[in-house]
Amino acid sequence: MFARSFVRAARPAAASMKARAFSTASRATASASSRMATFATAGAVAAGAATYAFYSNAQSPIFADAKPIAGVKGTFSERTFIAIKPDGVQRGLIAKIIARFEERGYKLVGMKAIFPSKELAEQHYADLKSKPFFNGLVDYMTNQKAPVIAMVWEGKDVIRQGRAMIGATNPLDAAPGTIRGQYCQVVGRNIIHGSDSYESAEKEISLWFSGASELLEWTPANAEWLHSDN
Ligand code: DAT
Ligand code: MG
Repeated sequence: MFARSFVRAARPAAASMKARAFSTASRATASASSRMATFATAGAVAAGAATYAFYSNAQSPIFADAKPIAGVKGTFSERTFIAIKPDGVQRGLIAKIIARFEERGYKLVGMKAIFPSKELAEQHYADLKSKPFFNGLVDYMTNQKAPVIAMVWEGKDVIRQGRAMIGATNPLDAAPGTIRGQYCQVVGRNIIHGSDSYESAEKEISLWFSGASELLEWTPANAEWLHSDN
């Protein structure tokens, strides 16, 4: 589906209103120390060196060009940030995880393999900073034993449905049919991340993706069959 290209990215991964709350210095550090292998369309790759114009309106959703970066909540354009963590990659589960979202009819609009910097991982998990497992969590995400597969999926209710498909944080509490319930046993190695709210999706997509250049507008040929109702 995606033209395959590798890009050394030395640019900020975040440029949104909320991301601007993070210091420019730490974003620059995060980018410089992140090694990214980007899978994107040729167009996105070509635009990779471009600057990214983000702005927000009075209601303050984060915009990537004309569209909110997390789409419009409750519509087919809603977006969530999904990441296959290094253990999911090491265990060869990338295709199986992607297949679940694809087969559900969700649309892949952004995807890259990335060794996240410490700063990026810390920003991503900022709400867990006080937890005793925080340093271990950041190390596991950043020790470069395997990349993270960062993705943005789009579709109706995809944020809530994504969480349901992933299952409970502790795999032992996750229903057997969920991703965590099928593939893992330990909370610290639960293979996948998914945004837990629209606000989280905005923050996380902004953090991991450079907006319009890496998030792609396209129409699946089966869209009518997926979206029509009676
Ligand atoms: P989730 O990933 O389901 O949104 P979270 O945001 O509470 O869960 O935690 C983020 C990640 O931190 C989680 O996927 C795995 C890790 N984690 C959470 N609780 C943990 C614990 N008690 N011990 C070790 N790692 C934990
Ligand atoms: Mg969480």
